[in-house]
Amino acid sequence: PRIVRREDYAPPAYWIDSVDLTFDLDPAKTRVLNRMRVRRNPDVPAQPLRLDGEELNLARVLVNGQGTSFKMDGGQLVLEALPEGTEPFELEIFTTCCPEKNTQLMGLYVSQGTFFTQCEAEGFRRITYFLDRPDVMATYTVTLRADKAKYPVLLSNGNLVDSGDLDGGRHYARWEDPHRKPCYLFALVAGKLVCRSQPIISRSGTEHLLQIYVRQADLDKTEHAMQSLMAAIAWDETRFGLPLDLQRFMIVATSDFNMGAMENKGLNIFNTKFVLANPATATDTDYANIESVVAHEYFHNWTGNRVTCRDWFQLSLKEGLTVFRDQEFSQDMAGSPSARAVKRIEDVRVLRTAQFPEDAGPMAHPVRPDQYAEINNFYTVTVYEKGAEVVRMMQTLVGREGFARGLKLYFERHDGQAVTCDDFAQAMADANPDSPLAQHLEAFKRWYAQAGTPRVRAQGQFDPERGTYTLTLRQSCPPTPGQPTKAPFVIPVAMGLLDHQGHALPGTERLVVLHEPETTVVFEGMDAAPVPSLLRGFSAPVILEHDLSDDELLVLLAHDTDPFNRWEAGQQLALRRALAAVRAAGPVHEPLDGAFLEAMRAVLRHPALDAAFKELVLTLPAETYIAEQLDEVDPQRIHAVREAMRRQLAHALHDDWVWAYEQHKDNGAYRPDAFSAGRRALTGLALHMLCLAARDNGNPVWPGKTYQRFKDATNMTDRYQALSALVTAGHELGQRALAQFHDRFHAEELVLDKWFALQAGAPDRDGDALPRVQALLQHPDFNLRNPNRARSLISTFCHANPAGLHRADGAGYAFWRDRVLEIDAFNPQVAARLARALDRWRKLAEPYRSAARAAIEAVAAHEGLSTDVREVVSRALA
Ligand code: DPP
Ligand code: ZN
Repeated sequence: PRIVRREDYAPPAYWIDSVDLTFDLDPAKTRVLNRMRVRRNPDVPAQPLRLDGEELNLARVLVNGQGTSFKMDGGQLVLEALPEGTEPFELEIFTTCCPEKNTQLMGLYVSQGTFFTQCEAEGFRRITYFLDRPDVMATYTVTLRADKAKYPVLLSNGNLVDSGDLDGGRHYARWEDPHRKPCYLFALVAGKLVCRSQPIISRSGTEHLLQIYVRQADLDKTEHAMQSLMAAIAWDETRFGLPLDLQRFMIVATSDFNMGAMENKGLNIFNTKFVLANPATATDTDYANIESVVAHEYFHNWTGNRVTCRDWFQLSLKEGLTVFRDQEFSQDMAGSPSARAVKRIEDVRVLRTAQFPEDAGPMAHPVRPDQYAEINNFYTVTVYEKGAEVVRMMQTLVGREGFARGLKLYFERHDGQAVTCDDFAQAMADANPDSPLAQHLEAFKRWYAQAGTPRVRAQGQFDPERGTYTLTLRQSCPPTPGQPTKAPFVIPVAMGLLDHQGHALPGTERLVVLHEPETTVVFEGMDAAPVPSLLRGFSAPVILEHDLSDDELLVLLAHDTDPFNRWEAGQQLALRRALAAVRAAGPVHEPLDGAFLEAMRAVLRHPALDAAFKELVLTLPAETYIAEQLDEVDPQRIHAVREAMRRQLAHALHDDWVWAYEQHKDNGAYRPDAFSAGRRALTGLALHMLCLAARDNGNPVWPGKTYQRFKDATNMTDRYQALSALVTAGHELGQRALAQFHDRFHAEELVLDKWFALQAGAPDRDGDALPRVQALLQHPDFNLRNPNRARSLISTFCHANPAGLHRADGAGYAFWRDRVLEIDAFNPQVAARLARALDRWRKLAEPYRSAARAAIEAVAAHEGLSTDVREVVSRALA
């Protein structure tokens, strides 16, 4: 397949200034009339106009109203006989397409009788011939015509300027978007929808109309999304002075969506999963995700839409920055310092369990990639979450106010332009000329260019005679595909020192900025060896290696003023025990010792710590995270060790779990705020532990109580937690509860997704997970074509149930292979995501390794594989 390289970027040979689109919408044959004003780019040598197109039927091409010659070349429409000079000309193209046969969900498609579009990254070319690249920005006028009874609502970007009836039961609407935009931000929606409307007045006094469009049955699930949108608008004005620039801002929800949501100008299209919530159907996690995704897409209006990407290699320019902004927003919404820390820990957990493996595997790529075969494969945790960490480090280096100044300068310079990651970093540095960022800008930008997770090795030396503590920090970064050696990164290490009783040592807090392979910091006036607390708040996306003793980690866990490092100390203690037990020979015994269990008890019973924080500390590192620490991975052994640790925690802390449950179980009327969500999270963990303990001792009391809670719950979080506790523990009441859950919620798509996902992710016991998942594939409610449903069953199993997938008989890999091929035949984007479940196959021990390789090779050998899946599997085998 063709490889696209960043170094090959060239500006477009033509500009498209305006686009006038007319759609006659019909599921079987939609007609698209596209009239553009085009002109040559005077800065580029004269050349033919090459327009992108895919799965279109071309009927007519006119230049200035006259027929013209054209040819087709590799899907592109090539026009050679165009007017000389740089005067604009009219280009009119008439095509048809077939939305009901569009199973890729890219371009114009039909979902449950409603038309939707998805154009990012390269879907617009499936609607009409165009210069489908983000640096070509035009104004759009869009006329939609459709049957009025079937499609009463007709939406596109911008403002509604005209609407009315047509002959034959049809009607039309015309929309004008005054903002120039790249075509990936184009959208239309047509169907039977209802909306929640909310007029608002911004801080500056302008009026806006906010609307959320859903199916009639979902209208009672739109309040939280609307509240989130209003909060996001207010936040962006307050924190960054960025106002809403549209009279009307619309969100539309669809059940069939490849991604989470899409920031089309003024007309965001969302996966229902990230819009719809009420207490009866959505969990706290859903509520939090909705708040953050609604905000994320809204924030794109500035960081992405007003200033967009020059080319797709710059994707992190908008995504890293916008993830950073939504993370900051969620922290500000969470409120208390402890709730902010909880959010930070959750974000870091995603980074370490998903991005670190990506950065160490065959798909490793820089935050600003250098090449791709299929850009859809680069909507990754590296571009998004690591990209956000890079932006966060800039804020750490220039300070919060300095960051706001930098953002302001960025918009002053680049509003209305398509720019690069360099432009962003430059604006940050120029607005903060005395900062360490400006001082080390070129070196800092290696975060964009070099893949791989850097390691920082810390060694402390106490000199009792001089009273000094010398801290040496050495950085390195392992090779990644195409990058055998790395230059040093600029790494901000926030730190402080404690004494062995846990008191913070005054004057030792600082930000150490590494920019060389080795950095030494000396602390004077020390009476005794201190305990260093390094990388506070996870100030850089690196792996920190240190030689702190268990006792020192216990001091940090009990006393550090930095909540992130308190949590981290607990994770390190657990990880050490897990790794020792994984590496030991023979059967798995009890990996946890008394000191560790006592420390966990102290956290659980702590009078001052928040419930949400306790839940995070008492949750053991994930199996995939443990696997990442090992050179050779036996997924069954890791699973056995982690399960043994969980059972020990369940038994040793039994009375404490009972106490925690009783203390936190009543929360009154459901509210999704961080404080009450934290109480519910801890209650849920307690029930999981109590059901797990009951499994061993055969005592029916706690499974019975859990089942009762499942039945009596007044909100989905409590109900789902109880269900999950029974199912995860493998208790027979779990089966009964699953059946009742299905009966009650079978009409709620998103709840059914949870029902499938819970069973797909439930622990494997004697190889029962795969047959369970295979049986669910045949369930009448299963639908492979619906991305949410397919992911809830298949991706949950392949990505989140390692012991179920990695079977010695290789049947898990065969299942993976068959599903990847099956899905690839109609939706390559979803298939390619699933394909990545075996990225780390090279680390597997035998017999897993050979069996996994055989499955990947079988996929690679398949004829007619999509570019998407081909790129993933060929990188895996390279
Ligand atoms: N641009 C979308 C986002 O907000 C992804 N399609 O992440
Ligand atoms: Zn985004």
